[in-house]
Amino acid sequence: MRYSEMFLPTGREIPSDAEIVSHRLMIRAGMIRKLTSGIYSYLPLGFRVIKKVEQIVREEMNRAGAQEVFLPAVQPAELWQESGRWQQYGKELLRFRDRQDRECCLGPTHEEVITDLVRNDVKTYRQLPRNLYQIQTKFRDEVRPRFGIMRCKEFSMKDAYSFDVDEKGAEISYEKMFEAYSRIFSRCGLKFRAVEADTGNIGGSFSHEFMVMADTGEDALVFCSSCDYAANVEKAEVARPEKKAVDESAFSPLEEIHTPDVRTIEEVCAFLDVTPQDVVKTLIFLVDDSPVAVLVRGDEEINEAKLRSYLGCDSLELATDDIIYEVTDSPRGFAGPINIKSRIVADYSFVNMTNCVVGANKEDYHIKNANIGRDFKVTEFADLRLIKETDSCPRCESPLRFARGIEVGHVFKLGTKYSKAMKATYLDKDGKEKYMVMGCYGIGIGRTAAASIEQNYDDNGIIWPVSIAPFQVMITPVNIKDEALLTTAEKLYQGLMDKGIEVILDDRDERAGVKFNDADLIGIPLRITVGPKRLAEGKVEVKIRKSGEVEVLSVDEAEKFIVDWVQAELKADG
Ligand code: 9G3
Repeated sequence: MRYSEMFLPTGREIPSDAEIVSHRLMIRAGMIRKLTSGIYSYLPLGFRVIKKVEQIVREEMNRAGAQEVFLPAVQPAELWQESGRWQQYGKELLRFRDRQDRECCLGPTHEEVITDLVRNDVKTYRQLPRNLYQIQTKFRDEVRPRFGIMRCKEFSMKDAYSFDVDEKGAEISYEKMFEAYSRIFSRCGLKFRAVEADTGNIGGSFSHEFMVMADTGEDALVFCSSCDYAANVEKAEVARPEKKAVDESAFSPLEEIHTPDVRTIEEVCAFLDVTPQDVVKTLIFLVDDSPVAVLVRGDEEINEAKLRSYLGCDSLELATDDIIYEVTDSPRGFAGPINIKSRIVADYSFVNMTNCVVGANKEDYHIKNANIGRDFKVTEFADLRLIKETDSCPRCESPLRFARGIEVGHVFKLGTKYSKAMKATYLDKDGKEKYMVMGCYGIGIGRTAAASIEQNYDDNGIIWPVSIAPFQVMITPVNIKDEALLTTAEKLYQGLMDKGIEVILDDRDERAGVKFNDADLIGIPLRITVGPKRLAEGKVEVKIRKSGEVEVLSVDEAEKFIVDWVQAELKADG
């Protein structure tokens, strides 16, 4: 490809809404352009990277025995009503009516569509297992799209769905996908970790997220310093404290204290001269429209993803003031477990608390020396709090490390959630009708490319791994008016292309500095400089983008060096 013919608008200006490196660099490198909020166009350079990622995904999905299909983006509401998800999702699901006034949506994912496809044409165990995948545009009307294509509304996803006769089969499918994902992200040159994740609304029993380690990552992750435990903080279990014997003689008498306008933990600690560990935080939530009081020690935070999965609810939100009044006869800030008119659920952090401070469920009052059993009952304890740096590994008690990551893939065990709801059954060996056991597996194609930038860049721009680079080599004659330079550049260009190397020749009539800056910005792994001084000795310079090292070689040596280097890099990633 010749640079002068490419639609490749590189630039220095950074859009004001570009908060992270990959967003800034994808715009400056002429890879993407914003059409409207959360919706982007891929320009030729960006699209070449997308195609590289897709190619790796296809090779590894096919190797794992999955078969590629292509499903519609427009989905009929009926399928989502069958699965019960039509009501479950809010504005994020883009709904519309077609000309027959039928309700539809733009697919944010395809569990319903693929289950409908399979239930119509898979009837017996002999046709299972099956793993079907597609690479297709998804639409999710994000309330606050940001970070460029990292969190956008319309994006390309590889989504796969496995169908098995039973849990054992589904486990094998899950492991095959887990292995395929590891190969995909390795081949894309990414440093990644699979972490245990929350299954969220999707249901099903288990899931792993594939996280690319990057400080700008949206997800907080926790890792054990010695065993291989790794989890998204949202899901991370907290080691359960052992219950100490209760010494009731140590219970001090209840004391109601006037605490005018003292509401937050900090204010209570200051006013009563106690520490947050002595105070019980009573948070009132509205859980599927009924109030639940959640108790946690004053120095801890509630993890709403854990609370949601413990309660198994559809909707969970902090109660508004009127609900708080209904349940505690007082405004926000004085809620406590004594005589509260709601279900109580307590985090394990609370289990050994004695003589603690609680809200009095009376405006401007708190109570000291409250004790479980004597003053109020708690029948439900669960792991509901956010894990902290000071916590130890829930598997082996070793210290934990925290990091941030970008979710590029997510694999789920779905069980029979969709096959039951949509009657996707098969006849087993004994002719008995059984529900298929499913799994689903997603990879964000654009997000994988963006995550690669977050892990591979410097002050001059992107540093693409060879495996997903838009071109492998850039040839830069420093002055195209110099016949000798241009002839040598053209010779190298043809020679490398004949060897299957993906080359871009910078034939623009620009100053060398502009060309060098663009080559670094768009992140081409190798740059060959054809300049007068070196050429006078019959040499050219080959610069390796990621290390900065420069080799001075003859034209023939350069060709061989480049072919060997590219092959070696591709092998190293695989
Ligand atoms: C929706 C909307 C947004 C959604 C979903 C449904 C996320 C939804 C979870 C998944 C699970 C897996 C197959 C590929 C891998 C991920 N956001 N999820 O189900 F209606 Cl608006 O998509 N699906």
